Amino acid sequence: MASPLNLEFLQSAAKSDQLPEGKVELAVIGRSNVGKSSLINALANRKKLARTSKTPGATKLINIYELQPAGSGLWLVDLPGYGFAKASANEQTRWKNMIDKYLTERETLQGALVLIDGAVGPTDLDLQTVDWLQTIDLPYNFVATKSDKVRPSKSAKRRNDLTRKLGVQKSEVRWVSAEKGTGISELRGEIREFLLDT
Ligand SMILES: Nc1nc2c(ncn2[C@@H]2O[C@H](COP(=O)(O)OP(=O)(O)OP(=O)(O)O)[C@@H](O)[C@H]2O)c(=O)[nH]1
Ligand SMILES: [Mg+2]
Repeated sequence: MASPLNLEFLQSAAKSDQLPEGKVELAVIGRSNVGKSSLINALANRKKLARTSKTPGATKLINIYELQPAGSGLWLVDLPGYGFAKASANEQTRWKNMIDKYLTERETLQGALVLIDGAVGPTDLDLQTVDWLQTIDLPYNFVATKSDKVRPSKSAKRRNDLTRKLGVQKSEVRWVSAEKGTGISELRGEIREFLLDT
């Protein structure tokens, strides 16, 4: 069992050029409500480190969580979700620009975890985002969230569908449940290794 990631909130920013200097950044990206902030809490084994909500649009800024000790520069970066339909068109554009700029221009950004709702499968918007990610120079891995919502009898089919739609091998998707803790320990190990060894 990998121990919880010892993360502390460092800072929020509305623009990537307002961020302090980091060393190795791993971004958590995905549709609004997919479970990005819940995953960060599960990785840290803390209930309220990152703000979560049933209502999409909980995360509005770039939020940095630093692997301790303070000043390590090793960050997990929680981003607002894309495709938050209830936000005004203006707000959506502003968020999209903020996220796109961060993902394309941030030099210390070394990788991303792309979250897909495991119970829903990749949506058109997820697939568009993945297409776009392939055009920028950023390595990423897939994490399927909310595995507890998939009935065991449907699990094999769901996994096949999800990997086929994403066009990847089954081994390339980590299945997790922030709620039940499934798969969290393995992911902690991989993230720790990534941040410390990059
Ligand atoms: N059943 C189940 N629900 C989950 C899981 N992870 C997150 N949720 C729920 O999904 C909802 C959204 O979770 P968040 O972590 O706030 O999602 P987010 O991706 O950060 O959303 P934005 O900040 O709006 O982009 C909340 O109601 C969570 O409780 C999970 O593993 N299982
Ligand atoms: Mg969030």
